[in-house]
Amino acid sequence: MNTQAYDLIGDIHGHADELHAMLAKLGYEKTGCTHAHPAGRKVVFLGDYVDRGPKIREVLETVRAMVDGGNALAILGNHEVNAMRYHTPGPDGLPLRPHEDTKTAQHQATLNQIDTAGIRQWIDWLAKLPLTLDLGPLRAVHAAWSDRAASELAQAGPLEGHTLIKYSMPCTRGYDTISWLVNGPEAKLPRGIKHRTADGTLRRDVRLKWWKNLRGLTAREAGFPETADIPDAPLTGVPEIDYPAEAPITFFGHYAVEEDRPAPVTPRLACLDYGLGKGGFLCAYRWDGETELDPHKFETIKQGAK
Ligand SMILES: [Mn+2]
Repeated sequence: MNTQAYDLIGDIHGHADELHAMLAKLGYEKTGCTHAHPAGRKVVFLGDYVDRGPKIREVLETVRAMVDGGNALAILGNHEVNAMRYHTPGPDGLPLRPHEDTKTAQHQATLNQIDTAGIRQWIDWLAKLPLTLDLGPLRAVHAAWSDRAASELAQAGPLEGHTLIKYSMPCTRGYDTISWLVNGPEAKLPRGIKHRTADGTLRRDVRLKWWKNLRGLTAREAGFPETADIPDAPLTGVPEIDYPAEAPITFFGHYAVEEDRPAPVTPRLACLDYGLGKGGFLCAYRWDGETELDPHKFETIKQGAK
């Protein structure tokens, strides 16, 4: 088959040692300052390079060298979009992402490891990356695919200047469009009911199976990842889903799935975020042109592996 082969890699969050171990496992070789595959395979990185882990700069350097050298494609995650907003003033002169304690805490590891001028330079490069990739038989998005959101953001161009501002004003259609792609849709549990998420926080919001018709489903049935901690309660604010069942293979990250081994979500959908940085593992998938996912083609690297 003449299709370009890709290796998709989920959320890295500053874990450069695990990333380099994964690249070696997938057969990429360090050549000069980049990693390349002898058979011409390319990596697709699914976003969330920054925050949390101990070697954020090294992760960014590896991803950038591979993208600039033509050995990888990369999309943005919510942590990159958040960083752009955190470091960019809006029309009122205040940061597009307020410097509140919880928002600063999410970004703290990056702030500790790279100075502001350095972060600025990284953001200028990250802004050139797309939010989605449509490679025909294969698509990639950080959290949730939507044809409308993907084509709108692809046409909008780089997320910088007026474009970043336009898509960062809370409670606007632009903000919601980007949120669908990098955060995924959510709905709310009844007032007073909360569930505990993977990182231990109590939340009223539930992340959703954005590929399913969710009408009439309870939070337990509609929530993703599926955990026993989500109560069997009704949801409010469930969005209308129009994800076609015949859509091509789509890879995403973001959801920090707590399972011991990776598996497809459906025959053509795979989440490659298994919570590296939260005690989980780095996950990849070797794609060779197949139109349905093969459960044997996932690869993992445990946290702490070198
Ligand atoms: Mn994410």
